[in-house]
Amino acid sequence: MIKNIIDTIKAKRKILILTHNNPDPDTIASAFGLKNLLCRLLQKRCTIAYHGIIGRAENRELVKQCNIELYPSTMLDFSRYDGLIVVDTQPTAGNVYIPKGFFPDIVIDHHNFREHTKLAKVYDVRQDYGSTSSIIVEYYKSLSLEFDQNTATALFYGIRTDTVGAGRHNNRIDLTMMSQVLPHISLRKLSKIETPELPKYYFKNIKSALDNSQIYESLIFCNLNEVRNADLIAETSDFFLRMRDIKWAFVIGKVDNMAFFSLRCKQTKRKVGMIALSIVKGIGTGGGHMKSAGGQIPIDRNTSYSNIVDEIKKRLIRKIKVKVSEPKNI
Ligand SMILES: [Mn+2]
Repeated sequence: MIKNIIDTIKAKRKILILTHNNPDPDTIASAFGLKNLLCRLLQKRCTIAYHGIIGRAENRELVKQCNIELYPSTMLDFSRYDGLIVVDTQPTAGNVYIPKGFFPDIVIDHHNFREHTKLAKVYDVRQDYGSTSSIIVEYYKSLSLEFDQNTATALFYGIRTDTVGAGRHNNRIDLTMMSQVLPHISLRKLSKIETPELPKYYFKNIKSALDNSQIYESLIFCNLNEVRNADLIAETSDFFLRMRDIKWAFVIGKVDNMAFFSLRCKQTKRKVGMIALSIVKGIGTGGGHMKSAGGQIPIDRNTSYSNIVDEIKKRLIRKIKVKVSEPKNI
């Protein structure tokens, strides 16, 4: 697959690599790893761009420690690039900003395959992989390219956060890819990325999350209302999933005119990505993996945020079959 990517990129002059919106470590590391690969192999000029906010303190630290240059995509003129690559998402997934009239030449992802993606010149979508970073590591291996320290550290962290963390699944391929980059990483940088200082609003958010959550049997449902950035929503659901006797964590919040939610499950039996897809049917977009998923629902003139929360709660409770009773507080 990397051969096809290289053939497609060879003729291009300036390349833009897009992460998904509110980028997580996997999408950041994939973009960074791919950029360095194309720079070294083909001496290409690559720019990495994202939409939204890099919210999590860990993710900001990743960018800082590994020296990753990335720009808000709204600042860029897409027509100045003749090659467009999307990593860790797909054009119709609803979580990537691509201006009208543009379509990626190359799509590399590990989420549910979307038919529309076939319009790309090259697509490499591997649903059996726990992270896109694992795919990028495999490219390096198949080209016998060495890893520099920053690339290795970023890819290692990208794979780890998408696979090993609470509520995620991991598989053999991802572990193999982690072991490939491990000898080249900086432990000092990695530990700085894993335990950065946390801003005050992080703790304020925990306080409001505790006050605004309801427990329905094995489900914890939390409405954060207005949040500072979408990452806080995923962070909060990871946090709640650790509660004893809880199997499901659902957190919803609002950033500007968009409701974002995050769903986590302790078991792999239920395909959480499919559940996320089905509860947003007709009102938004969603998707994910075995144990973790998310989605977004636009808030427009016809729907208020609280209506969205009510509707999605109703659908979720029906879908995962918890009893509708008086909820308990923490
Ligand atoms: Mn990913």
